[in-house]
Amino acid sequence: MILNRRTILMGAAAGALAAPFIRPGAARAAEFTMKLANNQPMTHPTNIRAAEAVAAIAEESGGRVDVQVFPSNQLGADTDVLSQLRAGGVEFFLLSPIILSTLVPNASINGVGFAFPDYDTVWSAMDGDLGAYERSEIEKAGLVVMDRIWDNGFRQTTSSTRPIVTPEDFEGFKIRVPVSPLWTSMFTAFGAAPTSINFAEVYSALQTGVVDGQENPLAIMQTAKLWEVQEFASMTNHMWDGFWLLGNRRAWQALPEDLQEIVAKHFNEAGMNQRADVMAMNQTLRDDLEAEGFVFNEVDPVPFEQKLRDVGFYAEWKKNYGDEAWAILEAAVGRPLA
Ligand code: X2X
Repeated sequence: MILNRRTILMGAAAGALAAPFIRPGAARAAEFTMKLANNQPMTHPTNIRAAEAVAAIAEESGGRVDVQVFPSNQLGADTDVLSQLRAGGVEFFLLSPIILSTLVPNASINGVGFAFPDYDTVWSAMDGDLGAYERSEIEKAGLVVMDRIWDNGFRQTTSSTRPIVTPEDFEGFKIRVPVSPLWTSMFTAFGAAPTSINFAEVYSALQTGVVDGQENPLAIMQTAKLWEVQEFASMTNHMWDGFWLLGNRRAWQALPEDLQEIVAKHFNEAGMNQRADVMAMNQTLRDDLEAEGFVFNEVDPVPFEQKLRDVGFYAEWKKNYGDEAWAILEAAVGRPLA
């Protein structure tokens, strides 16, 4: 129960002011109370699986660990929460590696345009060497990260003005991108006009016409109700993105080892279940979103990738990431990119 002036006054009016404080038989206060923040709506599989994980953690720890989940940017926009995570005001945070690159530059490498052809390649890379590489970079920056990355998905492009069919359709297109140099660079390479906006402000930016479009996986479009403010959905599949479950190192080290194991186990299990949920949703989401009014079109990715290559996008990012990281990416996707 949340106590504020209003609930106290209500309680007093009902003659039950003391009631919330006397709870015979209630579990004793947890030894470790922690917060898990994310940017996704309550209904997204991320929050359904996160809720299951924290319940399992409370139970298996015998009530010693109480993690509260804060969905929908309740604790702030992503770039603010990243600062809070570093400072210890938030203990856990599910964040896109591509946004995390504002702190850990090479964490965004999974987001290189058109690198992944399908989910099989994604999971073998992210549960294999590419994921291990990103995690080691994250740990070097002083954060804790769970082994299993959660799914955001393959990103598609929506618009209120025109469908994106060829790379030329991106020219001059006012598109919202998350806060990250990789996103800005990629849409600039297409000749679009990208604006960095945290997810917390995306719906209103689309509604008020600050931008004409955005790009996100279908599961986000559905749970954030983007059909209300967008018209066309183009299956550009231009990058794959996930969410690392990050932790504040001091808060993590304060947990005894047996509790660390319980927390990590349930967070990683929840990540695996969330992946399965999002993939299952993808089977039906296109029909659902069409029913809501989105007009879909397919896209041939080949000319899009070619355009990026022609303007030097891959060469530039190979230089930014360095040869070692780039070789891990190319091995993971099984082909040269630059
Ligand atoms: O901000 C976005 O677009 C989102 C929800 O996909 C991410 O977290 C990267």
